[in-house]
Amino acid sequence: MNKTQAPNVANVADPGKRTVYSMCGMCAVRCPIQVEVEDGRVRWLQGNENDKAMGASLCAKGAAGLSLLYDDDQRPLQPLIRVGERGQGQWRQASWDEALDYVAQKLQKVIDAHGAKAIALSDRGGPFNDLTKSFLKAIGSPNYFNHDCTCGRNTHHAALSLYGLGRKGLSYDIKNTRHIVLYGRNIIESLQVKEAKDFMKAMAAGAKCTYIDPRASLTAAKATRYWQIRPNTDYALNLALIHEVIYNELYDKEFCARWVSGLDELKTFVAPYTAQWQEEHTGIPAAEVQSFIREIAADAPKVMFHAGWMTARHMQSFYSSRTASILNVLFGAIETPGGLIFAKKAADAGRKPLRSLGEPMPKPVDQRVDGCGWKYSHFDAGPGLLHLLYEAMETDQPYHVGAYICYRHDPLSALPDPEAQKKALDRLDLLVAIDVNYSETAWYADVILPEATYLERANILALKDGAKPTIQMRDQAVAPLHDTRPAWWIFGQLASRLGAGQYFNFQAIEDIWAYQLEGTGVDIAQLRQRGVLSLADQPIMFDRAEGLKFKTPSGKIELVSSRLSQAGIESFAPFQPPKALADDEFRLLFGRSSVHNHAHTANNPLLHEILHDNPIWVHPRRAEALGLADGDEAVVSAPGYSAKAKVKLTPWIHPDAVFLLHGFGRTVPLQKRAFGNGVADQRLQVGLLHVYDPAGGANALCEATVRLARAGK
Ligand SMILES: Nc1nc2c(c(=O)[nH]1)N[C@H]1C(S)=C(S)[C@@H](COP(=O)(O)OP(=O)(O)OC[C@H]3O[C@@H](n4cnc5c(=O)[nH]c(N)nc54)[C@H](O)[C@@H]3O)O[C@H]1N2
Ligand SMILES: Nc1nc2c(c(=O)[nH]1)N[C@H]1C(S)=C(S)[C@@H](COP(=O)(O)OP(=O)(O)OC[C@H]3O[C@@H](n4cnc5c(=O)[nH]c(N)nc54)[C@H](O)[C@@H]3O)O[C@H]1N2
Ligand code: SF4
Ligand SMILES: [Mo]
Repeated sequence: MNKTQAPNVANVADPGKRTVYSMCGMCAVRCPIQVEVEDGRVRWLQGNENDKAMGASLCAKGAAGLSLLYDDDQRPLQPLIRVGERGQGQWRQASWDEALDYVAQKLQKVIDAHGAKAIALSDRGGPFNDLTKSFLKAIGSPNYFNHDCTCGRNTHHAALSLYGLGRKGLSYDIKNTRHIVLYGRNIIESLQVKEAKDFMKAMAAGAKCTYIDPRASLTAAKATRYWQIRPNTDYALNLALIHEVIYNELYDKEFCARWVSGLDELKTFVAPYTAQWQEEHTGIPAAEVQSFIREIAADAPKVMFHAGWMTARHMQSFYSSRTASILNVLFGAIETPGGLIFAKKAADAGRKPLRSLGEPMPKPVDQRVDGCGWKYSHFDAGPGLLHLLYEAMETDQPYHVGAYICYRHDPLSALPDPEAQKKALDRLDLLVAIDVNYSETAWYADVILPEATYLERANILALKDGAKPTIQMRDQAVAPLHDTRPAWWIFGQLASRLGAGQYFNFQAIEDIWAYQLEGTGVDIAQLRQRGVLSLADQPIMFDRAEGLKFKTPSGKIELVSSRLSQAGIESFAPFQPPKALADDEFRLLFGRSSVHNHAHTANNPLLHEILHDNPIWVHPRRAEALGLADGDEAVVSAPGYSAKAKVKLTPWIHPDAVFLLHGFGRTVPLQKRAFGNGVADQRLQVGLLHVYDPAGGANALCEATVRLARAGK
């Protein structure tokens, strides 16, 4: 690839009107969209109507994409190299050549001293990660990470231990369900457009919803039953539900006999965990638990226990998630309409998948620095566990890490305790952020490489597994307004500067697409006409009697997991009640608003106008005892950190807990709208960077407790 040449943008220069099929980039769901362009400007955004489930709909964030592109000059507009101390915000503008040369020289120095394994990268996972994984593979590093240790890893590892499939191996057929049980899965606000629409359709068709959460989100308002469970006791509830199912013989005997192992062990284990027993832990009346489970049994198998991504993130969330999945299994809600459906791969449709960029590259020889897949055999090696990368950065064990690239990921917002993180980051020779915003991490980095926004660039193609596996395209709608570049170009440029250019010999995105599509029977023109293309005409269903493809050693659903046993981990652990709280102490819970995405839309002009603060939810009984009234300013503190927050009094939060929306309290001065508004929940998670459940691996973010007092006291 030519060193100085910007990527080919010929297709976006046309005058006149055109429709570009693409993928939204305002959150990581990446819905299929339709972009109306006139005279080189985006005029209109909507959902891609070629995708039936999506239709023309967009959520508020998706619709605010135009203001990311046009109204927002508070984002990096050209490469920046740090000149002052880390985090002080002193930068010099650089050309792409200068910035890329600078990064490549520093990376080369790290490689020369410690080997390529000393370079780590994290991204936001998802359908484009073939690019980042292949970049690392090309230069010889095994250390690819994503965000998932703070998101779905417990659920993922729970699914692996039962089915041998990851968390995306089975998908929820929500629109055909009769009863959906949601554990803090705030499906209406923490939304994916298609899923939210399916949920509303199912509810309109008479389905029931049981919503379980210590705080009532908008989803609670839509539900037919709401349980304000005591935080961190879902596992107790699930053990009692399983007890009720097994001892009352409500389970699907035929399905369990054919596909399930370990039922006798489970039966013995849950013997003491009765509906009465759970009541004192969860606060949910035993009689309600008993009538609920009979209601479910009547609707089975069109039922689903949706553990979401995280079942919140407490020390026992792995077991909460695992037992929610076990309830699906007991009711036989697998590969049946209205239950969980195997996500089919291209091969299941008799087709070839997209060709990986990494295919011609040799596998890196070194072991992962986080121990996933070898030291910790029950943790999926794929994207590893990012908090264990931090441990390695701090200790140089099992080896030294010298450089870290954050691509579309903001760990200083997304992992707990940014001040503890900074101490680890300070040991690096190089920290690079590739972002469209001044994220907290970008502000702390040595170099910011600004990516063009999703409307100004194309990505590599994505293949989404599902009942109908589908290829999706993010195409470029308009030319970049500023000196920003697409990721495929940035990584190609870095690879060639590091002597691996032969693997990224692409001049234009179409060259990459053509490579990816080889042998699939699909061509670029077809994709450009629709944006989405299914590899199967009809939804594929496996034969439930003989054709289910569990990837466990036994080929069955393993209630007693061989994967866990091998690692010395219990498949069923005794319930641990949460620790008692002091009079002014609360569990700190967090979640999302429907109009923001994590921390990266806080500064978006339109979305900021709708919501720019995050008052702290407090139960009136606890507030009264502390002398706090609605609208008061309170000091919320954790050891070594405190902040002021406005009090929102509401009975819709469990008295043991307070609640904050995530994504506020931004500290980057150039994000002028969002700067300083509200409270950053991750800053209150002091000391939690390395707190995680050894069975599930995910950060136990919800183990944070805070103290509350009236401001001025
Ligand atoms: N608008 C919008 N949509 C999004 C996102 C976004 O940022 N904005 N992010 C996307 C991502 S990455 C994700 S992972 C999903 C997250 O989707 P969800 O997991 O559905 O969403 P959250 O809003 O984080 O809600 C977490 C809920 O868990 C509850 N909770 C806390 N502790 C417990 C507990 O012990 N038990 C139970 N049962 N509940 C508990 C909290 O009170 C909170 O309401 O949303 C996705 N969709
Ligand atoms: N305290 C606390 N911690 C949390 C959570 C919480 O609720 N509270 N939620 C957790 C969850 S579920 C998740 S998934 C993670 C999410 O954590 P992250 O993945 O870090 O969050 P995002 O805000 O989605 O995006 C990360 C970065 O991507 C950048 N970005 C957005 N679009 C683009 C693009 O097109 N190109 C590039 N290069 N960059 C882009 C954004 O500006 C942002 O800086 O956080 C987790 N951590
Ligand atoms: S959920 Fe909203 S913001 Fe996220 S990709 Fe879909 S339309 Fe865009
Ligand atoms: Mo997430």
